[in-house]
Amino acid sequence: MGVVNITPDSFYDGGRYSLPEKAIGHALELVEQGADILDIGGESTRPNAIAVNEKDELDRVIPVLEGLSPHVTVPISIDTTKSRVAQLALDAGASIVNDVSALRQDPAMADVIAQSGAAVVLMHMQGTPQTMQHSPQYSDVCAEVLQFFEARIEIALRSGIARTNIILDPGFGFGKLVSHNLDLLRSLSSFVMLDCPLLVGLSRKGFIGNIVEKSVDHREWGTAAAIALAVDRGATIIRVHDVAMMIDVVKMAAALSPHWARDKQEHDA
Ligand code: HH2
Repeated sequence: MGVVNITPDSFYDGGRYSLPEKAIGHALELVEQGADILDIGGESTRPNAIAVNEKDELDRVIPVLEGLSPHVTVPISIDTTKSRVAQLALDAGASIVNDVSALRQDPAMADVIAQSGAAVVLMHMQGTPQTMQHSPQYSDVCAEVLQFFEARIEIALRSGIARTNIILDPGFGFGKLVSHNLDLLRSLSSFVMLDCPLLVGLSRKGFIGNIVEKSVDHREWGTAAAIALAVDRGATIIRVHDVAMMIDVVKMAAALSPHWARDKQEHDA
């Protein structure tokens, strides 16, 4: 999953793709590089990000979706917590809603997704982007994320979203200390039993920077190591800024991962 942020303030690519033609060009490049999914976002969720109003978010993402969707066959995901942004994005060609609030922020979100038949990413976050890194606390982060997934899957199903349309994401960096992120990555395979595709967003995140002691522009090797281990432990959707760099990491790790065995048989056929 290649990331296209149409924001001035995203933690890595903020301001690079603010013009629709720049964002569309970047998205097409990511597809060329091998992205199987595009994730388009108009609001940063970095710690302490300033919330964006609906109109500004729509003005950022809709022209890009309208310009992009006729030219790509890969599914497009809209990274939003607002139901109206999701609805208009789905109308403009998106087919996945990446809701970092897991249907908790906007009470109309679940209905919009259920009615459209879109897929949904349910991501775990403790707090909100404005508060999440103040003092994250867990007694057992993996058990709590597992419980959260079970509860949110239940809500999604009750709202009429098909189980086959649910993707889960432990939310690396969202209300987590470095040790919480490491525990989640170490135990990622414990979420496989929920039988939904697992998405991970590790790309250049702060906890990687903390370990490799590098600024955001120099975290690609740390990201590669984290991605390889996530794939080995069952992640099947890998959200990245650098598709060209990470695609070989994913392919090699997937060829070795027990969770990707079906794909291996396909290679051999
Ligand atoms: N991370 C970011 C944004 N959206 N969505 C999911 N499902 N999982 C993630 O880990 C995730 C996400 C943060 O990365 P980025 O979009 O590059 O930064 P920003 O939020 O500052 O725009």
